[in-house]
Parts: sequence; structure tokens; C-alpha cells
Amino acid sequence: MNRTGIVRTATVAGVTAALGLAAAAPALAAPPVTTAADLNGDGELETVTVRQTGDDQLISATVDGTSTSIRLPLDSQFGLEALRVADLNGDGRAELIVTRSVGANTTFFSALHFDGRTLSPVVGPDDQPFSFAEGGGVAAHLGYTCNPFERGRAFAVVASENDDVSRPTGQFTYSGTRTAYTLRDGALSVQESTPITARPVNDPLLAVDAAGCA
Ligand SMILES: [Ca+2]
Ligand SMILES: [Ca+2]
Repeated sequence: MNRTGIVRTATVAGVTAALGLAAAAPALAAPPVTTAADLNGDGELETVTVRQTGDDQLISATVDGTSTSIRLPLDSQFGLEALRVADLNGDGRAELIVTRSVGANTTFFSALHFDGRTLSPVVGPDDQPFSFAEGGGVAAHLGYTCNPFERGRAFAVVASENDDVSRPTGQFTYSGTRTAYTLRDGALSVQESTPITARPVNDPLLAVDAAGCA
């Protein structure tokens, strides 16, 4: 008889039971989610924390000993989502991508910029906090990436709709816009806006990859 094997099995079962109990315990409050990002571009990572405060998410960081925080609405149905760290202009200072709402197929984001003292929303050409999306399911093709531009990067956002969802999946085409932005001092300017007309999903104009901004 292999006694060692029995003991091991019993131990694994005990651990599983313990984990089961832990999982069944009621969740009191979502724990804060931390992310490391070099906000000021000095080569040292800062810790950025996002925590739920009622219907909001409070994003806070300490840079060079000074704390900064900003409060944004939270999709309370979905809960806290980790921040994405990006460098939208390739200047070595991180921007933060914050999940604002989560739909069945589409996630909406805004971006934060650290100006040397505080975190503030990245604004679009209209001077309003910029919003962008990823996903779209069958009806749309949405996303973003970053591409090399001059000595840094451009931030490219694709927003397109399926031309005819009644077609077979392999024949879907999308129309919309691919807009490349440059980010300076927390504000986006349009570098290039390219219409997308009835292109298949594998067309380069539709290419998006969030990792391109990491
Ligand atoms: Ca730093
Ligand atoms: Ca940057």
C-alpha cells in the first residue's frame, strides 16, 4: 500500500476544502488594485492604486514623495478593473488607461496623464476628456494601438461599424475612421484621420493592438 500517496491525496483534498470555504465567504469590499508605472519618466516605477469609493474609482499615486489622486466614475456592476499602463506618445512617461464601463462586447476607457504634479484626464481635440473603446462584438470593430511617429509614437483609435451583419461572418466588412493622435501636455491633436470604407477585419486600417501602447 502506498501510504505516501494517500497522505498526499488527503492533503490536497484538505487544501481544496479550505479554498472552497474561502471562496464561499462573502466579499466585503473589492480590494484595491495596484499597478506599477513610471509616471514621471525617471526610470523608477511608481505604485498606482485604484480603489472603489461608492460609485467612483479613486486612482492615486505618489511621485517623488508627493501624492496625487483623481476620482472617476466606476462601472459598479462590473467592479474594479486594473489600470492599463501605456505610453501614448513614447516620451517615457506613462499614461494610465482607465476602464470606465464594460458592456457585453465593448469596453470604454479614458486616459490619465501625469503633468509633473497631478493626474488629470487626457483631453481630446475638443478639450473634453477623451473616451475610446475596445471590442464591438459583431456590430462594430473598435480598438486602439500606438505606432511609431517622428521620435515618439502616435496613438491610433479605430471606430468602425459592420456594414451588414446579415452577411456570413467571413464576409463582414467595416466602415468608419482610423484616427491617429499625437499627445502633448495631456491633450490629443489629430495627426491623421483616415476613412475606412468596407474593409475586411484583417485590413491594416482596422488593425488594433493595445499592447502597441504598452
Ligand atoms: Ca518614476
Ligand atoms: Ca507618455
